[in-house]
Amino acid sequence: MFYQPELETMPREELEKLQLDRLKKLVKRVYERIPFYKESFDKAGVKPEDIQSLEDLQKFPFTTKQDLRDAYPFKMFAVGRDEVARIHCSSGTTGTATVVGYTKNDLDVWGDCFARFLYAADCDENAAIQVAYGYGLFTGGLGAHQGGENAGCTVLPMSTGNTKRQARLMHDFEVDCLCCTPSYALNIADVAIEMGYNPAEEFKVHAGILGAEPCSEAMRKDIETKLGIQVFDIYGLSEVMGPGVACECEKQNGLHVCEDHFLVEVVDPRTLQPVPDGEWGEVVFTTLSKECSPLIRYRTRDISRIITGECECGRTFRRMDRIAGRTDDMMIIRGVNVFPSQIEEEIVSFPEIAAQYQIILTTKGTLDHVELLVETVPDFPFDEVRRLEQLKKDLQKALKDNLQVAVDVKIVEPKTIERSEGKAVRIVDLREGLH
Ligand code: DLL
Repeated sequence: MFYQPELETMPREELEKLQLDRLKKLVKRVYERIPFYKESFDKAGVKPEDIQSLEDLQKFPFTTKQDLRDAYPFKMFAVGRDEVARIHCSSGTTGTATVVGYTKNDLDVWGDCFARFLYAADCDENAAIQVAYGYGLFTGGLGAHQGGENAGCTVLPMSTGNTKRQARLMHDFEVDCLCCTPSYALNIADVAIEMGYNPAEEFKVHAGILGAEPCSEAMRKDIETKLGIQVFDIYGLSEVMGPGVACECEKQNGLHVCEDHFLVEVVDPRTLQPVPDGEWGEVVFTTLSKECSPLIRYRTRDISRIITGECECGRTFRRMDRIAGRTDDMMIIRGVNVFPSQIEEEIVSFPEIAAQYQIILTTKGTLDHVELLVETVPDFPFDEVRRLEQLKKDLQKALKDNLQVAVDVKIVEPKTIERSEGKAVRIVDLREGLH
């Protein structure tokens, strides 16, 4: 089902014309209104008139998270205070917060982008959606909320927490679609089961629009089976626009980028040169229609690739693959590059182990030491020491054989690792000299 069929299935040629038209206006607008861009374009020797084709964008400089931090709080705004309808910002736990503003139009576009994927998940005005992303400066809650309102759904603004109540209301209010992080969806499913429900049979819920963090295929299957739903992986980031920049359709084969509003590029993070479609690299976005906080070539640090070919669903927007990791999440363990998602893939291939883990990085002598905390599933006989030892050895061997990393595995009892209500904390970095 399409929410805006004329846009979502627009012939490529027409779409590219629309993109170029918007790009020309955008580049001119940021040059005139945001001193940062005037300076950065001048320094690179480019002018707004240099945009004659979509490829011409490659001559323009990138924007980084640091640029946004330097502009704190409002120096990247292209409109006056009277036009700013809402402000979101990143938590700023690792530096100054990045502040992003939205005009009324920006909020409407955002709501429409999210609504497209509610429709893809078969949710229209007859559907009830439960928003269990955090509300507040984080974009998850209000982004999904606005999406639900634009799609005409009945919106249940739960925010995070009070997990038993989440399960009860999902059942009692006959919710059709759950919107939260994958780790919280799994948490809600487990709590519902503990409460004596069989959600897959007894709950009406049929879809989950889950994002804001990586989720392995096995974890996704676990959520789908426990809740009896289809999971749609949704992507977004505060700097560009919260959830809805890209999302899977019912075919679950890549995330359609809302290309009428965002130009996507994939570049080699070292050379910053574009990589051919199909190759992995860092995803870069240019916002084509944002009024308050437009961005030119924003480096996301997220790693993905363009999936080539047409999607069977009929949408013409190109797809990006599910996020493989972040350039800054990459751990270099004794010279070997590893992403948490690769470790997760290994963990979830063991049915005795739950899809919960934490990676603890410390320093031993001059070397990095990696401890991996995992839990057994509830019906594993935890007191059978030999089985436990064997399981530990097998997991350590799998990590060594497949990822070439020596990891100290520690298996703990079910429900020891703290459950997430938002983004799960997978890495605890206690290495010396980093903080
Ligand atoms: O996480 C926006 C969002 C809210 C997206 C709800 C989806 C659903 P930030 O807090 O700024 O914004 O974090 C953005 O989260 O750069 C990715 O590294 C990661 N991320 C977001 N979506 C996904 C996803 C929101 N589907 C950062 N898969 C991004 C993997 C994701 N990682």
